[in-house]
Amino acid sequence: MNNAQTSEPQSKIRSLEHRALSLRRHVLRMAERVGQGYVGQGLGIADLLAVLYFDEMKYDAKNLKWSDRDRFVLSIGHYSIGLYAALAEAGVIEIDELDTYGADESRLEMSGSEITPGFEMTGGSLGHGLGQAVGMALGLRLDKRQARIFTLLSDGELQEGATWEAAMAAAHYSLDGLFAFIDCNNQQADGPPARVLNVEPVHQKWEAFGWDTQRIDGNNIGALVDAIDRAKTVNGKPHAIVLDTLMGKGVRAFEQREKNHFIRVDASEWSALREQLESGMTPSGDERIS
Ligand SMILES: Cc1ncc(C[n+]2csc(CCOP(=O)(O)OP(=O)(O)O)c2C)c(N)n1
Repeated sequence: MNNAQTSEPQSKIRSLEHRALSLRRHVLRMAERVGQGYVGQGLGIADLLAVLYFDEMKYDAKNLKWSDRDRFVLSIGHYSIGLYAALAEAGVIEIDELDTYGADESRLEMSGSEITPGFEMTGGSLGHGLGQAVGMALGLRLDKRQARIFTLLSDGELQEGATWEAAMAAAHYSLDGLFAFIDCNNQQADGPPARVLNVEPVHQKWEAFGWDTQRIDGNNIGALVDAIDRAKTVNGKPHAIVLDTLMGKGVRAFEQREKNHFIRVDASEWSALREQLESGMTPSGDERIS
């Protein structure tokens, strides 16, 4: 499906695409300052974060402890560069603070933690996010609150046993206010999951664990909005939205690299990378974003 086929108004899709581009600009800016980072993840997940933070989630950037806020639970601490970009764009942190990414004493560590405003958990040790998200969803239910939990896992995290224990619990307790996005970028630190420890078929696994499951192009804003809208119509089950994404999305040199888990770039190369981002196409390939 391309963005032209979504039932959503094109103006809304357009505006979210612009947000995603802004997030990608922030990601490059952060990594350029320090010369390295988890750039591929930040670029790959920008579309989801744009949709969540600028269309779907209820939150108050000035009152982060508001009890009825929807929670975004980032299980994969190393993807923080993407979340920092979204939090800056949303007004939770100052845009200038992004320049401290990865620096000593910074609140924006390469693997993010609760010291950063807007972070619900510390996620550097993989495999714990879904369990925490399930606990939060159960707590909200006990408190009779309508707030929802959106959590992001990676394909590498599907190799962690605790993920499946939490998945089983979420279905058992019919947590329909829980939305898990699984970023299938087909890479992990040591190569593609199929070579390290195969995680496929991902869709069927979540379905078998009792989740309402969809699998979509995670770099397509229209598909993301439609999938979330569809998930919201399903009661009594937690929702898994499996995202096929491209690491480094928007910057051709990264998109074409075989290994993007951690990227180091020479100071002289950044301007060409920025240029690639600025000359990029929309996911539907039909119009330039400017
Ligand atoms: C429990 C745990 N085991 C191992 C690691 C080391 N580690 C950090 S990132 C990573 C790869 C995880 O896979 P994925 O998130 O899919 O990788 P990416 O898409 O970011 O390349 C690993 C093994 C860790 N942080 N925590």
